[in-house]
Order: sequence, then C-alpha cells, then structure tokens
Amino acid sequence: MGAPTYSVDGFVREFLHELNTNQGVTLSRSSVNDQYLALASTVKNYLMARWLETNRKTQDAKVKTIGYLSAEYLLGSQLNNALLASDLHDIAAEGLRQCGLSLPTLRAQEIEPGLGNGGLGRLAACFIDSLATMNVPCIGYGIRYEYGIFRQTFVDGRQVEQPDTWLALGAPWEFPHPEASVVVNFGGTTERYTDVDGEERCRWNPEWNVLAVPYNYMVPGYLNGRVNTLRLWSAVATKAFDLQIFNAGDYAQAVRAQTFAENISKVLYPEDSTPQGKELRLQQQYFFVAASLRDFINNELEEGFDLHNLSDRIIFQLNDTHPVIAVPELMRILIDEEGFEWEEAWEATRKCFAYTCHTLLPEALEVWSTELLGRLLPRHLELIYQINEHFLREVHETFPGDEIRARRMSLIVEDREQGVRMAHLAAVAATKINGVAALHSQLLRDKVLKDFADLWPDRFTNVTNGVTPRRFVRMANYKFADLLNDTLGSGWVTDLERLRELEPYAEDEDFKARFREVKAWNKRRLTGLLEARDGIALPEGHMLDVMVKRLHEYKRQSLKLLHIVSLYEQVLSGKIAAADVTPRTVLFGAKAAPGYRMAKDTIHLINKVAEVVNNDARLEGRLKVAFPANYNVTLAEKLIPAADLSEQISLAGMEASGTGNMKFALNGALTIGTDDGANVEIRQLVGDEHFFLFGMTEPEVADLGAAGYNPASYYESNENLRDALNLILSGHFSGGNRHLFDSVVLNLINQDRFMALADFQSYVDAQARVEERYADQEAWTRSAILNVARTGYFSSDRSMRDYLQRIWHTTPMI
Ligand code: 26Y
Repeated sequence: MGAPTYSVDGFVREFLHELNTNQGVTLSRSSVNDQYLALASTVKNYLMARWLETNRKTQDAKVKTIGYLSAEYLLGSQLNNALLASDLHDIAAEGLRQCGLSLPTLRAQEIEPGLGNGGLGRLAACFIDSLATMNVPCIGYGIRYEYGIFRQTFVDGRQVEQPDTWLALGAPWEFPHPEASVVVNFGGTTERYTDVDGEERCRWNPEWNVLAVPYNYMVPGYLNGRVNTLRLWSAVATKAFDLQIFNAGDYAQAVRAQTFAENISKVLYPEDSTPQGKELRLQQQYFFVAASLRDFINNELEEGFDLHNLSDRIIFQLNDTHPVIAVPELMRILIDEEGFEWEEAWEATRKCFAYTCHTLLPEALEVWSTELLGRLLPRHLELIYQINEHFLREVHETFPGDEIRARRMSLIVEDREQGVRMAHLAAVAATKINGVAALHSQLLRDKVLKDFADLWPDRFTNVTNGVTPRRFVRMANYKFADLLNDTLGSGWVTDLERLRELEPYAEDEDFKARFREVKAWNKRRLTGLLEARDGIALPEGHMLDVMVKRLHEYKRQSLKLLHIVSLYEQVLSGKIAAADVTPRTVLFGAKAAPGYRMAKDTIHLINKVAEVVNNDARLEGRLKVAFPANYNVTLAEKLIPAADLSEQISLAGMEASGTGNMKFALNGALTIGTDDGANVEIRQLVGDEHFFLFGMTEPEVADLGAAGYNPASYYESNENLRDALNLILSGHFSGGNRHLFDSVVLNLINQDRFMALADFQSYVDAQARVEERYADQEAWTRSAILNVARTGYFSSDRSMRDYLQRIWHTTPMI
C-alpha cells in the first residue's frame, strides 16, 4: 500500500520522537505512562497511512458498508492488538529493549476500554475485528462512555462498585473530530403544515438538543493493511443551547445545562438483562443512533446520492433492540426531510436494517413507555404508531379475524401503562432476524417471536456466534500459537478450520507433551498475575476449574457453589476422605449488576465459602476457591489459556449462545455443560466423548415447568444436596450468622426459578466423570487437543461469512 514499514532503528527513532514531542519528556525523565503513550502513538502513526488509504478506497469503490449499531463495545486492550495486526510486536519489543524498557511493562499500563457489560459487547468487538481482517468495509457506531463498566472491588466479600476512569491517564487510541459534530434533537412537539407544493407534511419542533462529537478508533485487520473505523459519540452541550441561557444572565444555570447534556454519554448502564426504562438510557440510544445515521448519510455518501437506493450502500445491523429507534429515525429523515411518501420510505428503510436478538428471557425485552417516548421523541412515537397501523393491517389480511394474534403482535402493549415493544418494532422493520446459536434461533422462531415467524418464516435465520482467534488464541495464548505455527504453519489465524489438521496430533506423544507444557506455562503465568494483582495464591498441580461470566441466576453460579460446598461437606462429615478428592481450584470471575440483589448476595456467599474452605486444614489443600475481583477482558486473556475445565452450566433454554464457552474450547479446556446455547454445537463438533454433558434438555425443562416444579422435593430426597444447603443455613460460612444467606438458600429451596436443584445430581455425576478423565492425563490431553482441533468453526470470521451470505448480501473488497 506504499505505507511506511519500520525497522528496529526506525521504530526507536519514532518512539523517542513521540516521547519528546507528544509527552514533552526525555527518555530518562519519562514515566511509564509517558512511555506507554509514546508507544501507542508510534503504533498509531504506523497504522495511520493505512487507515487513510482504507477510507479512500472504500469511498471510491462505492460498495455496501456494514453499519454495526451497538450500544456496547467491550474492546479489551488496544496496544497488543494493534501491534499484532501491524506485525510490529517483535520490532517494538526489541526497540524498547534497546531503550532499556520492557514491552510487557508498558503494556500493563493500559486500562482497557470497558464500554460494554459482557457477551453482547464483546461480540461486537470480535465482529469488527473479523470484518477488518476479512477486508469488509464496516463502521462500528456506538457511545464513548466516559465511565465504562464499573470496577469491581470486594469489601468483606461483598461487591462494591468503583467508577471506571479509563480516560484518566490519557486516551491515545482515539481521534476526536469536533468539526464533524452532529446535532441531536429531543423533546418538543410536532406540527402539520402544507408545503409549497401543497403537500401535507409534518415537522418536528424539538425543544432541546445536544452535540454528538465523534471519536474515531482504528480497527486494524490482521496483517492485511485494512483499518476500519469504530466511531463512538460523545455528548456535549450545543452553543445555541447555553448561549441563550448565558444571555439571560444565568451563568450557573448555563453551566448546569452543559452538565445535563454531557450526562448522556457519561456512563454505561451496568445492567445486562432487566431494562429499567430509564429516561437517560433512551436518550443514549437515540443519541448515538441519530448521530450515526446523520453521519453516514452526510459523510459517507456522495453529494446528491438518491436515498431510495440507500440499501445499496449500507446495512445497519441492530445489536439487540438497543438501537432500534434508528428505524423511526430513518423514516423521519426520509419522510419529513426528504419528502418521501410513506410506502417509498418504508420500502427504503426496511432494506437497511437487520436485527440480532441476544436473549430468551422475557424480562430482558425492552419496552419503552409511550409517555416517555412521546415526551422525548414525539415525532418518532407518531411514526411508530403509523408503522403499527400498516403492520396490523398486514396481520389482519393474513390472519383475518384473529384479534388475539393481532394484539399479541402489536408494537404497542397495553399493560399498566402503554408501551412500545422494541423487539416487535425490530422484527417488523428488519430484512432478517437472527438468533446467536442454533438452539436459540429455534427457540426464537418457536417461542419468543413465534407469531412473527408464522407471518414471515423467511425472515428468520441463525448465525452462531464466534470469537476472534487473533485476540483469544494468537495473543492470549501465544505459547500455544507458537506450537500451532510449528505444527500447522500460521494460516490458522485467519482460517481457523485449519485446526482440524491437529486431529492426528491428539495421538502424538511428543505433541501432547508440548501441549501440556504450554498449559503448565499458562498456569504459572496466571499464578504470577493473581499473586500480584489480588494476593491470591494458586496451588500447584490442581485442576483449574473456571466459571467466568456475568453473575446471573440463569447462569447458575449457585450450582457450581453447591458442588463445592457439597464436596467440602462430604469431607467434613467423613463421607469421603480428603485424599480421595481430586485436587481442584475453582476460579470464579463475575460482576453483578449493582441493583441485582440476588446476584450480589451470591457473590458474597461465594467469597465467604472461599474464605472458609481455603482455610480448612481438613481438606489437606485439595480444594481451593479463588474469586479475583473485576473480571474483564484483560484478565480473561490470562485466565482462559490456563483453564482445564470450562463451566457452562446455565439452565437449558436460557443462555442464548455464550462465547466464553468457545474461547475455552479453543484454548484446550474441556467443557462441563448443559445442552444450551452454543454448547449444543460445541458438543456436536467435539463429540460426546470429549464433552461433559449434564442436566435437563430444553423440552424437559419446559415439561417440568408445566408440571409444576418443586425444588424442595430435591432438597428432601437428595442427601448430599440437603447436607450442603444445611451447612450454609447453619451459619458455617457466616461466622455463625444463620440467616446471612437466607436470600440465596431459601430461594433455591422454595423458588429456584432456574432449576439448579433439579440438575444438581446430574451435575455432580458429570463432575465425577471429569475427575475420572483428569486422572488419566493422557486421555485428558487427547480430549483437550480434539476440542481445539474441532472448534475452528467458532471463529468470528465464520460468523461474519454467515452474516455476509445470509443477511448482508455483500462480499469482501478485493
Ligand atoms: C436492555 C439492557 C438492560 C440490556 C443491556 C445489555 C440487555 C441486555 C444486555 C446484554 C445482553 C448480553 O450480553 N447477551 C449475551 O449476548 C451474547 C452474545 O450474543 C450471548 O453469547 C449470550 O448468551 C447473551 O447472554
């Protein structure tokens, strides 16, 4: 591409130049942070020419772009990924060494942008990485939260949230473009009028507005010279807004107005399942979506582009319902601003959107009250009503007289208050609707959106999630990557199905030994990190059993906990000898939504159990529980490669897909899991023999629910389960306080919405099979290698190919 390449000398020169001119320090007086920022600039400069070139080529080619609309991007650290993508890693390491510095030290300086809650946000980050790597034009649109996901700390075992000040030490990866700011309007009224041609038109007279300032981030493809853009919006007060108040002489009020505007992008909502219907969240959603549509239309299309053909140039992928307000926004632009007729506008709009659903929990589906929508976005509410009228007409035509069906399907729900069902709006507008794993997509069709699937069967499809092999294998597990390179060559990094070629090596003694060495090395690395980061000592020689994900009842961290408590109880009561317990460290990582009581109580209980179990000599050091605080992408990258056992134990029919499950399998951990989400596909691919399946199937769960589930009956009939629960109730883990964990334990015995007790025995039995396999290290290693060899399917590159073929109908640039 004619862009510069660096030698070690050139790199050093550039690095020192950045240190001097950007940080304003000499090497000898520079802080680690100075050095980190200078290094980031050096890498950025390198990528810059490629970025500009990518933009030019893409605009010239006038091809279709993917507009990924997501309220969350859980990016993880940027430096290492940029070094990898630009092939600068070794040069930087050597250059820094010559300066007397160490790359790992500078790397550790980075605070990851945690602009997402969990799976959905991380998926967005994997997808944009894959699109760049596959040479597909994509703009990721989102929000530049000033505070990302909170930093979790534990105080006496309880979660305490601290603000995530990720911008405090400088933000070297972003490029603000205030000159390209966009005004976003809110509130006010709508008005009918007759235009100069005598046409009846509508006008929105907003009451207030804010400025959306774009911050661009590079999304470098892996070694291919492509650099796509992630454009995150930040809110500031508009001049017009505060000038008015300044003129009125109320300085303090004007400053308050500024704060009000800036609140919009201030903080990521840390809830990931139960929407609270907060006004600020709706403001955030409309804010980034309105700015993004405006930006695309004004800046990515050539002057005079005919918006009837908009879908030739963009497909907006809706990452769950959070950006769905984009649908009425595009209708508003086309009708009110461009003078389209309804039918023309709808025809153009529909082709520009596709919708991914990420949930099955009914309470996770967003519904916005019409009172709030009407107050904040009056014109959009009118348009939604109109879309609904047209839609219900179609329902009536297809199912004449079926009033009940029409009411079920309506975009408007009449509950205690009237609301708009955002998933229905998404379904009505989208060219394609997809779930994120085969089972999930099936359940979407059969349950969550059944009426829509009856009406439009062809709109529904599945795209199973994937993860980027660059970050989660090549970077996170570079010793393993080296082994793979030695064995297969390096093509697997962009063609993960090539891991299949590993299959014969599952029988190769030498390879197996090297595989185990890598695992052992990863464990030592993790041990060092946890020691330094958390003061946690990981015992040597243990099976590392890992459950990391958001804390949620449906994911059933409590089931894992019952397994631990039961093992412990059986040793205390002499049912089993400590010497017969497989040495095991159970490692948890999980954040709870700050307002989610049960999740926070579960964290507290895990920590208290850990305290007692870890200090009880009767276990002879054979069972440890570790719960490092603040699980995030950076920690995941160290943790996953060290794991032996991956816990994917949600109640069947609840986890839409899971993506952690894929990361573990690809890094050579075996899975203990239910038939849920993408576990189903993982098991089918790796083979039953190499996957520890347990628990009810989704239809069995449905049947048990219908028959009337009674958790207490399991408590009564299963001795080990009862003894474990009783041990908690006895106050053993709470210094004698018998009621401290009533909320968790009594809920399990009396409600247990996610049927942990029903699956307990099956889980324990599966754990026994785990231990048996683990005792035979040869057999375990063979299974682990086959897990890697057979899970290349879960590359997000494959997910992107599926979206391209089945949903976006476009191809990579050549
Ligand atoms: C509306 C608001 C409260 C909300 C905010 C975030 C609702 C949901 C979310 C996030 C959901 C999420 O992360 N879902 C996960 O998406 C992953 C990627 O598809 C799946 O692998 C995972 O099973 C699903 O729980």
